[in-house]
Amino acid sequence: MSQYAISDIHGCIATFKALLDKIKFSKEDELYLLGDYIDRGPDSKGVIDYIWDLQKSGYQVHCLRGNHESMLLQEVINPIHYYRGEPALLRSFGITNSIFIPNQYIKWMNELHYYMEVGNYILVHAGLNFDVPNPLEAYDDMIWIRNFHTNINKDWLNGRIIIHGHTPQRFPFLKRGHQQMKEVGAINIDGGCVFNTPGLGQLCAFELNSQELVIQKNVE
Ligand SMILES: [Mn+2]
Repeated sequence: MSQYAISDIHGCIATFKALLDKIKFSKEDELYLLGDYIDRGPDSKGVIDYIWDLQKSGYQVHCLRGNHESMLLQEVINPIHYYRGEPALLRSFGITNSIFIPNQYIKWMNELHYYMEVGNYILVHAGLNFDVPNPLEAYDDMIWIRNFHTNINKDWLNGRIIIHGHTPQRFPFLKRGHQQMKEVGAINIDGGCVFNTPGLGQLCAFELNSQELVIQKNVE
C-alpha cells in the first residue's frame, strides 16, 4: 500500500493520468490531492470529473482546497463584481460565465478541507503561517502563503513534515527541496506542471512512506 500526494494539477488531465499510470495507482493505495485542480490548463472540468470517477470506482482519493478553488467560490457565491471567470476554466465547461458552473462542482469545492494530517505529515495547499499562535487556524494562509520555509517553528512541528504545493519551482530547486525536507520540516511538490517555461512543466507524486518523488513531464 502506497500513499501519494500530488498538487497543482491545474486542468492538466492527460499529465495527471500519465502520472497515475507511472505510479501504478491502485485501489490499495491512497491519493491525497493538495488543491488547484482548476484554471490555466486545458481541462479543469475533466480533472474534477476524473477525480469523481476514481472515487466512484473505489479508489481512495482525498482532496484538499487550493486558492484557485477558493477564488472561484468567492466569484460564484458572492458575485458583487461583474466577473466572467478564468477563460480556460470556462472553455472546459463550455460556458461564458462562471456563474453557470453546475452546482455539484461548486458544492464539492465548498466542502474541501484546508488541511489534513496523515501519519507524520501535515498536508496543505500552500503552507502554514508560523507568525500566529496556532498555524492550524490560519485558513487563508493555508491556501495563499509563500516563502514560509525559513519561518517554520520546528518545536511546534515536533518532527512532522509539511507537504504542500502552490509555488511552482524549477527542477533543480524541486530536487534540492526534496533532499532537504527533513532539516526544513516541509517539502514543496509543485513542479509547475501547467507552465511551459524551462525547468517547469512537471507534475510530481510524493510517496509518504518511501519519501520518493516521482516526476511526470507535461503531456498536454
Ligand atoms: Mn495555488
